[in-house]
Amino acid sequence: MRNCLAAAWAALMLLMMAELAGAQEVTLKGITSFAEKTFYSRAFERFIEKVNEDGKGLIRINYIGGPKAMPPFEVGKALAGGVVDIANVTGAFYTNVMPEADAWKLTERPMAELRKNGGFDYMAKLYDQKMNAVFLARHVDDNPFHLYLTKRIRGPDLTGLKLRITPVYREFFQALGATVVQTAPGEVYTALERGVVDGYGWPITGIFDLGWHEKTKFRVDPGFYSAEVSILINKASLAKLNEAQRKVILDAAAWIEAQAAETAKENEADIAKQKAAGIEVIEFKGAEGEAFRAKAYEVGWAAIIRLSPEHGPKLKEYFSKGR
Ligand code: 173
Repeated sequence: MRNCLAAAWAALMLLMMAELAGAQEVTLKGITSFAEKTFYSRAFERFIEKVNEDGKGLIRINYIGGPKAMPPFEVGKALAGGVVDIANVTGAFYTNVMPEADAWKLTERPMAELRKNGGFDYMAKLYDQKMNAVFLARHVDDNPFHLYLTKRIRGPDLTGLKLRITPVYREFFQALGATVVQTAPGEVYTALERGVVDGYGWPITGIFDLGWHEKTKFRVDPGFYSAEVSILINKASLAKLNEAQRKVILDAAAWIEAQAAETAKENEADIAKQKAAGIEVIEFKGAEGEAFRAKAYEVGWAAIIRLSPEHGPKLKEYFSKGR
């Protein structure tokens, strides 16, 4: 009888412990603003795998997916409002919530330096105040943007061309005379196919992911800026985690940001792949190329400062090499 009672007690205790452990596992909703399994989602997917592996029984990320689940330009708002907990997104996609986020593209210093020189902390405050979010990790850097075309140009004059943009390229392409139309990445292929646009802005990597190489005839060199894709977490979603759960997230974030340099190594592979696909390079050489890049930064910063007269000039001090 006594043994029986002891066994019953033990069973009850086990049940209660399991309940407690169960109650402790937190599930976060994760979303990416790029198509699943494509270049700019891949690091986020590795991050999720690591969190779910290291966080077994403590925390897990439920990966809702990409643009099929939510339009890319709405991801920032959804994160700020707590509709999703964790997001993989680039600043240009949520300028509607935080115009300063587009300034990440203008960084000319590595994240490791910005995390020390005050630039990261300055941005972190803006994420706190404007986005209701914590910036966890930038996993894309050293990844220049380019102009891709279906028509040849003879010099850095885009007059008469209609180009697909996001806020990243708006000021620059317009300054060179282009007409612009903003679309999500998911609409680029159709826009090219129907001749609605004569080209598009995109970084050096990833044009094969959605088949754009089939419609692309030229890439313009040099590239400009430094593409940024990062993992953000809603402030309240992070605050409700206990220490162990928070550690899983922060460790995985540091781990993925440290791999940004590895990711940038893929630039060369895509350059070779573009060449093999018959994409011709239109290169502005020497002073012309320099002027092209200088114009990109000049109008890029002017736009950030116009949109955010309070924070723009500070960000320029932290981020740029002082052109
Ligand atoms: O062109 C885009 O959609 C864009 O702004 C972007 C930004 C970072 C990485 C890839 C694309």
